[in-house]
Amino acid sequence: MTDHRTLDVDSVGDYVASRPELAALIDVDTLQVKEVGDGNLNLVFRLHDADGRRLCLKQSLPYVRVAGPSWPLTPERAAAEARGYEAATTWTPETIPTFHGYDADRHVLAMQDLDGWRVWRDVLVDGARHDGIHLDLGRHIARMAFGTSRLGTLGPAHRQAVAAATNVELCEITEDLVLTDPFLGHERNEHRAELDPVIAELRANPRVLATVARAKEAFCTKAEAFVHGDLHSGSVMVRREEDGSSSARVFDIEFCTYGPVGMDLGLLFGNLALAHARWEALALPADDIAWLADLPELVWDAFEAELRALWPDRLDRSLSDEWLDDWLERVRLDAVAFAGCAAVRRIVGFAKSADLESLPADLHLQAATGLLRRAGGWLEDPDAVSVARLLR
Ligand code: SR1
Ligand code: MG
Repeated sequence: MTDHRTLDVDSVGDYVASRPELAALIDVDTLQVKEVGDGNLNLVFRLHDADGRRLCLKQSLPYVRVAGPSWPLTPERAAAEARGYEAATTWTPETIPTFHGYDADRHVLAMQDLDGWRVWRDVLVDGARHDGIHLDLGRHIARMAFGTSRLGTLGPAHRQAVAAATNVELCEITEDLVLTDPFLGHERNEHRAELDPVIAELRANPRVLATVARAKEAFCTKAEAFVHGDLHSGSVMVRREEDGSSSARVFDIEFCTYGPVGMDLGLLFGNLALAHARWEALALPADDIAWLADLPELVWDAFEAELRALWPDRLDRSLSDEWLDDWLERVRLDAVAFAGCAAVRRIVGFAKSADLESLPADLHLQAATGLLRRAGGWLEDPDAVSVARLLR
């Protein structure tokens, strides 16, 4: 039977003690607990003991955290994130936090606490760069794309995985908040009135709307691979290594679903565009802005290189080299479309991001207007947009 009691800092210790596989990872008697959930949906607890051992617990709530009980969600949705972590553990364990299992009764996921790492969105808001970060990101997306598509999983197993990965509630949120409301209008949207004219232009442009509709169609019908589904800079932890390189860990996989491979790339690019608009508005050093503008291409190149390295091991031998080239072109098109949707939704729709929201009003307006126009260009003619030129 499921148990809807939510955890708090005082009850986490008893909870861990009741789960022997977790109690083996950390000393319950010297436990320190902090609730750090700053996302839109869940509770997140960071735990450490006197010996410095650490653990992270995430519990889904029966409603959208940022909206409150008036927007109910079933806490059972957390099972989707468990499936996401299981798939990622199989295909790309080095680019995610170690997954320690899911408690379906209490809707609690347990994973490695990434001490010393920071949420990438926060780092980007601070104006800091992480050279080399594209390598882990491209690798992560490529390995998931290869492993969970027909390249790495053959027919019946792929069909069963698609069927098992249904994530009804969170996919509906993506359909609405990312792919519908910002472009059709909805009372949930929130934006400064000064942006009305540029938003109206987007909504009146049939080519923009057709691209958005194609992205939505792809999201709803193209079960290519098990995608993260919400791969923005707030779903990535980053760390600078001693040798000057950077590492990334992808987390918060709750919106995962079988979908178009270009979706994760595009969501990431659209969110990098938000950071880029912030850095430009703040007139950060030109070198740093140029690094950020190069990132979509660097991520794409790392993605493509990893995919081509895995390609000789594909299971479906009917997929030819020509097919790969053609498919990568379709992935690019999807990525450009999702990039546009991701950028527009964070300016126009429900659930904002700190990149632009924390700017002073005049800079917000300047950055938001510029990015809405830029994203509008991507959506108007995605065929003409190379990933390399997204932010240049
Ligand atoms: C109601 S939740 C809104 C957003 O939070 C998540 O981060 C996803 O981006 C979702 O669209
Ligand atoms: Mg999230």
